[in-house]
Amino acid sequence: FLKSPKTASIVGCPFSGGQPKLGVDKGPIHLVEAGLVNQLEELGWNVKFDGHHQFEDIKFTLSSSSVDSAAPTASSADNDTSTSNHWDPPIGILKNPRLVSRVCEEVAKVVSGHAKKGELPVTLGGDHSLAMGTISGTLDAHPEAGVIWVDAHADINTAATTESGNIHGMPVSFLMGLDGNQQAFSSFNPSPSSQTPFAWIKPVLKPSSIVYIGLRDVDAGEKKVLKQNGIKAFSMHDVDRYGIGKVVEMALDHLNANNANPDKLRPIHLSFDVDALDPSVAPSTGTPVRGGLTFREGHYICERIWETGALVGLDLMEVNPSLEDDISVKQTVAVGCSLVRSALGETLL
Ligand code: 6HN
Ligand code: MN
Ligand code: MN
Ligand code: MN
Repeated sequence: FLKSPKTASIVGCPFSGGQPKLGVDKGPIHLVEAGLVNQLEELGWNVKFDGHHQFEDIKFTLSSSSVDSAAPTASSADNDTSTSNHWDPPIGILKNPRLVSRVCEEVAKVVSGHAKKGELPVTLGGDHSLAMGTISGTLDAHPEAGVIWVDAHADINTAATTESGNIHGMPVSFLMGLDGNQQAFSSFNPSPSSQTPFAWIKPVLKPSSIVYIGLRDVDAGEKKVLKQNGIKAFSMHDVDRYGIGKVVEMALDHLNANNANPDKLRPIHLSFDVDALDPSVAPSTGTPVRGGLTFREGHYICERIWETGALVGLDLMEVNPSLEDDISVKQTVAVGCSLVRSALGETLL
């Protein structure tokens, strides 16, 4: 899948607009400062990194163009306005919808550009809303790719089911073009001519093309969405029952059983939310949930996917260096680097 000599392109995305906690935008900066580029070079990779994306032009364009006057019809259900801008009022309860959408659109172009050159895009978040960009980019370059989504959460709320309005809990629903989004948007804004900010996203991710590992905090509305669409998900309960080895084989088998070209292994995009790990392993993240993957279970997933030779895109998301004490931050950043190295071949002999 990848050209030799192998090139990894680091896509640093200091972005926090998909959720309210400041600091997750510093994640990519800490991961790179911890030496990730060198570490990958030592593994034999040719690493491209030309600085973090700033998204400043997007903020500038949005703040200086007046927002569609028909857009805001309801205000946020809670009082959390910490990341809200006057130039990007909520749509329904969705926070920062225009900013998140435009940033992801840019990320999609960058990721697809690297992937089409035969490079491996490694996107460092930043919050998980960015996966609307990374997966759109991967699927643009490799339309037959499947996604392995490692997370405590399913991130598949629609505009109709979300209770938080935080878009990092929704990227999968947009990638799939789920009905709940279109319906909710038209009820927020009945004018038929008005487009949602997310209209650029091609609903290219089929429900059979994603598998989850590590779930343990799935909202009631999300459970329905998973069931209705027949989406394969391995929760922590399944990891306990079968062991991580079996779970990853079942995940790979599921993706390859739904392969259009059965003679070829399906390309894989791995989207890894660091909160899939237990908070004792990765404490510095915005939505920690007890009972997560151990250090080895997380690494095993990365190693096994590397071993398939089918990896074409990688995300490492939700490292927040502003949360918890210094030791926890160091530990979380180190684990983040270590997961990326494992996915790029470090641990296999
Ligand atoms: N993440 N299901 C919750 C929500 O707000 O929709 C939590 C989402 C967490 C998202 O960790 O990437
Ligand atoms: Mn996530
Ligand atoms: Mn999560
Ligand atoms: Mn929850």
